[in-house]
Amino acid sequence: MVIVIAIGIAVFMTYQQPKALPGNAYANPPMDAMGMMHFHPSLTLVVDGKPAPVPAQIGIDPTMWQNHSLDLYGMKGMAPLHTHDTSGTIHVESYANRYYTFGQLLDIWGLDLSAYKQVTVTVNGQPVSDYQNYVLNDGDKIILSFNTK
Ligand SMILES: [Cu+2]
Repeated sequence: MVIVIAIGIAVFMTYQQPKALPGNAYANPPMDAMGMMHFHPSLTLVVDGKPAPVPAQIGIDPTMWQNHSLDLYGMKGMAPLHTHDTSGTIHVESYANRYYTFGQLLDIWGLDLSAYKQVTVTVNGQPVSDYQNYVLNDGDKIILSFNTK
């Protein structure tokens, strides 16, 4: 009887393990063929009132990979938040289902917005004041504007 219960608990725990805790993981996130959580918000940059390209290779090129605290969740050679080109497509590509925030992207990038003025962020047209903690979602259209002077 004890053994049956022990096995039952073990099976239950194994079954539960891949499920994320409520509040810090996505419900049914897009997955890719490699079994990674993989989806794409987009970022538009507006600097001094003019559209500016989002750098390529954020989270890949060492000069645009300033924070390594999340590296264990990404593929080798890539942070779990990265860009490949200047289109503004953000790749969220992670072995673990866990929330990723806009602030984490900024940390990886090394973009310190405290250096700029009139920083505003909208997501899908809605202003977001606590943008550092904004949780990224597939298809989000994020606009980051700031002034350099
Ligand atoms: Cu991708």
